[in-house]
Amino acid sequence: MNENINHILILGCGQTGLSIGRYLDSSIKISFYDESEISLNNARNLFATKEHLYFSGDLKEAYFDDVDCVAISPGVDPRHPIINKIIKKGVPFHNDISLFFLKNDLLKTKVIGVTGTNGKTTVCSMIEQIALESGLKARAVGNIGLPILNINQVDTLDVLIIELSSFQLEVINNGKIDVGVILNISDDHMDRYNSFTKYFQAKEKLFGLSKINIINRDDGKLNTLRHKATLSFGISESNNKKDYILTNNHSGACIERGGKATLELSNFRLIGEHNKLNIMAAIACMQSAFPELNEFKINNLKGVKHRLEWVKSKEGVNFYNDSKATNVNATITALKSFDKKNILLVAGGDSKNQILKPLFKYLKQKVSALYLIGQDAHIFEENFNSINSLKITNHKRMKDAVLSAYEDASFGDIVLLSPACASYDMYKNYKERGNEYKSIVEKL
Ligand code: UMA
Repeated sequence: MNENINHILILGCGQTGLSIGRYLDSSIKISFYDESEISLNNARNLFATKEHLYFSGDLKEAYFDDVDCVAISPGVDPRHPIINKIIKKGVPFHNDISLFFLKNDLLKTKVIGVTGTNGKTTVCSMIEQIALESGLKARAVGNIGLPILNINQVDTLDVLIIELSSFQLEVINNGKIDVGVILNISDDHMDRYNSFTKYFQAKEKLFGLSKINIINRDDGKLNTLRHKATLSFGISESNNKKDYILTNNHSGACIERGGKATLELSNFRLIGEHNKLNIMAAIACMQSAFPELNEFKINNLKGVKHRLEWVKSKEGVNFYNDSKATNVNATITALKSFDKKNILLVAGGDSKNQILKPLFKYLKQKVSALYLIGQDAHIFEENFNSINSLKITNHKRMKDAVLSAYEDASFGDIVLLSPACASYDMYKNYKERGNEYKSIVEKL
């Protein structure tokens, strides 16, 4: 470790906190904090042989005594008054990713950083799959669900792809990122950020860390970052030869750059216009990291679990799992992906203080019935009960919502779980929510 750390306090003992504990040199004294005694016990059990300190309950200033570094998990808000006070004292704060970069300079491995409100996991997974198909050694880590410190021998990889959430970016001030891409930005995590500007600033940090910056030029909210971008991707016209554009030629949709076809999309199987933007972003990242590559194979490209994942067809009704849609924009994207008007939508959960109104137009256009679950079901009802064509019902359990949707559905309809909300009021995470939905659907 380049920084002289003798005693570190790890805040949060989820996946990230535990990965940090495992990664640190055995000579370093560790204090673990988690507000939940249950999570703290995971750390106790894992590090039972070491004489570490363990704290739970409310965070206290005393836990920081004698600590010369703090490692913070993404779920822990750095604006907590005590954390804020410690930051002001000048104690260094890190997360798993910045700790990783303290030790690894990755001279031979290309690093691609991906952020945005929606599509991050899909794009990371696309880049990983394209790289592997091109014969490169590749791994996608970070917010995608695999903490960066959990992988070994990173410097033997040709490319490391890091999915970066705003929670992670706001803590990182060091690192070698060759290519950074911001896919889009819209309201999210407004329960954590005081304003959209603060959220934007966290995402923007990626461009300060990467050498080549790529932006979605179709997202108006990213306009103020255009001058920092090396190149862009999008559907709209561009005069810059470096930019990627989506065109239609004799054989269908095609990604072009500088007037030349980079990739024909005739074999591209993922549904929705947004996925064409996603593949464009992935290709732009790969070509920026490996300019010598100009042929890409996408025949076997798979979608991401819980992201517009087709589950099954029963009596002509198609069931999709989009549990990863934890915000309004992700659900709008899902609704836009289907041509049909007859979607039966399962939604709701923890709405994170988001403004739900942008969904109105799409519910009116595409959705015939809304099956609500979770703590904020009433907020959905208040926002959308004026849509006459929309049947709205409330359900205590996912099972009741899915069974009702199935009962109401007719041949050709789509039953879609796309909650527009976080899952934490009912589930451990969006994966647990999606898995429950899938297991109910499988049994129909
Ligand atoms: N905790 C506290 N105090 C708090 C908040 C949390 O003690 O104020 C404790 C909890 O009791 C729990 C632990 O912290 O025991 C959880 O830590 P965490 O929330 O940081 O979760 P991890 O398990 O470390 O998972 C994190 C990311 N979680 C969040 O950002 C909330 C995972 O992203 C990520 O996959 C993982 O690191 C690996 O990098 C999830 C996510 O929801 C999927 N991300 C958000 C999103 O995509 O919208 C940003």
